[in-house]
Amino acid sequence: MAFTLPDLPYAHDALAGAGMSKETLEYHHDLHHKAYVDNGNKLIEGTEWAGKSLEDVVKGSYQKGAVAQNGIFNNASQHWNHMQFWEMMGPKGGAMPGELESRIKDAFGSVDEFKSQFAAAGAGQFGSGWCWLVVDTDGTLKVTKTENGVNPLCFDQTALLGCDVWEHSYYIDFRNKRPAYLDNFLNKLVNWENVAERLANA
Ligand code: MN3
Repeated sequence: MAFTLPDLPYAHDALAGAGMSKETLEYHHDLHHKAYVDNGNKLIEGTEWAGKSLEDVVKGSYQKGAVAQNGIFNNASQHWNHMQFWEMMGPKGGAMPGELESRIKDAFGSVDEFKSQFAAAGAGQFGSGWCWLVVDTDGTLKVTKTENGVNPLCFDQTALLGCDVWEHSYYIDFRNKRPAYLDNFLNKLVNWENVAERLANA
């Protein structure tokens, strides 16, 4: 089925008080995400992927170990990544639900240690990519980083939290300061209830 650009789950200016401006969301959602949807649809039309679900396209078109991925994978995975990313943020901020907090403490020792590993993964991703909190195939929580559009679906992991570290995600609000963007993301933008829901469904 053709990909469609979902509306943001909040107004474009809803995250402005939490460090992500209306202008960033206008560029990032309305232009960048839309381009992945439009380009993905163009590339997929008439191919074996045309009738497949987005998840099947991402997993099926991923080329394990390849230095560069193909256009169908790049656009489909970035479409999936951004849909998760919008949901993983919210205007409310708020506390981490108890079950999520205790799983994070079990895996990393403390919430602060998790945040520091997550921020280090995002800051250490050379060039464009994402950093993630995932449930790995053995059931453990792990922090990972991926290049370009590669995501946890490629490794049969469940994505609990992901942060876009492509420059288009932070350059308007944070210029070249990726670590400041990551710190703000973790402490002001994450919708922990959404992360907890993903964990409950994992
Ligand atoms: Mn992006």
